[in-house]
Amino acid sequence: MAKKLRFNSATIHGGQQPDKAYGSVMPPIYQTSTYAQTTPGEHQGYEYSRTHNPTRTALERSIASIENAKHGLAFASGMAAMDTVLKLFKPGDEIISTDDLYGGSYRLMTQIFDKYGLKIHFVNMEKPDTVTQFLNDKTRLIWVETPTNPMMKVVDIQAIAALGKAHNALVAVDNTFASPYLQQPLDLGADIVLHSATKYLAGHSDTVLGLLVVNDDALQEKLAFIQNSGGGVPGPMDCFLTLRGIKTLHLRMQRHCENGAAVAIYLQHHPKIEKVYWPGLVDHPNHEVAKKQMNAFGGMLSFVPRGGDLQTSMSIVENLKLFILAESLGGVESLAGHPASMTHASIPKAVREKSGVVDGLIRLSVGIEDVQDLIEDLDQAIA
Ligand code: P1T
Repeated sequence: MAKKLRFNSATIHGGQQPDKAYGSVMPPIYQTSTYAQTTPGEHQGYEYSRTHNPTRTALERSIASIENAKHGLAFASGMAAMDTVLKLFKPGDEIISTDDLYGGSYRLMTQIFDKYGLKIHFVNMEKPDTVTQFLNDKTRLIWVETPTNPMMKVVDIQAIAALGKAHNALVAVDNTFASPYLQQPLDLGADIVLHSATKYLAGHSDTVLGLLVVNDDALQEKLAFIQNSGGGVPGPMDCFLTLRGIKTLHLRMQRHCENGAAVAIYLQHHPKIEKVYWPGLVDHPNHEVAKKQMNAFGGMLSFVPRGGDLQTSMSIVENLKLFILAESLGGVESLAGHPASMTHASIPKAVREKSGVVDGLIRLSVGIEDVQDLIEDLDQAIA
């Protein structure tokens, strides 16, 4: 058996080998839709690029390697990956989801799959026992986002996985905010891990792509069948870019975490800032769980200026010069967002405010620039 690589080597080599044709060290971008057959049904493992593509295979092997998974599957976006997971179920099935989550995930569940008869309960999972009252014989999936977008709540994956096992429900973890550098949910008992690879994995804000990983062979087959039937697959160029991004994931994440910590502490001590949400702060309500299941605390944080009014927050995000006001996260450059009007606008105001997404909330994706420049930028914008 091949030696198992440590994480910082697996990002570069995991599941990879030089290409067979010319020994190219990076996998070629196999820009082809189809593959020659010698006689019908006889080919070299590839028939049609909706089903498989060698560049995609290289990426799927890479993500499986760094998530300690048996199988990886790549999709056109994070939402296409989630869409595929939700198509495992049938009308009448029930899902329990974290109450705070990416607005697009909420929209897919409530405005698309609701129509097809899936019943979804949104639950604050900070205390895992809260989930118990929603479990019944129709529960098929527990959907966990941790840390959550944008409130940075941390959910105990091991505790939720145990509940899922006990009730025969699958447990899926959206690992986008943490990335596999910080946590590997399959090792904690989850069945499915999802990534918007658009974020930390690709890491350069130049690609939209989604990934799933699983260990179970039968589950992988079902997901691959839905993937091939529906066709929400990425092109080879985007697979190549994501694969290239993954090779520096550990270096980038190290800096994202250091800069995230410095910005969180700066904001926490700022007299004009009321509240900072970052799991590394000792007064974060789920700090102990974060310490248990994450290797560090990441570069995503949210905060509310004193008073918490919309005008103050708008003026801060408009006055930032280095932080770019934009949706998305996880790229090398720092971004600021206003969840209520941007990434979470598809969640009704009353619903989002219940989970903490007030009009004054600002979300930061802290990049890997010199942190002093980032702090000076925040300083002038807050002033
Ligand atoms: O954008 P896409 O690759 O389809 O991924 C969707 C998605 C899934 N899960 C989480 C936790 C996410 O944050 C996202 C996308 N989020 C943003 C675009 C954002 O700015 O929050």
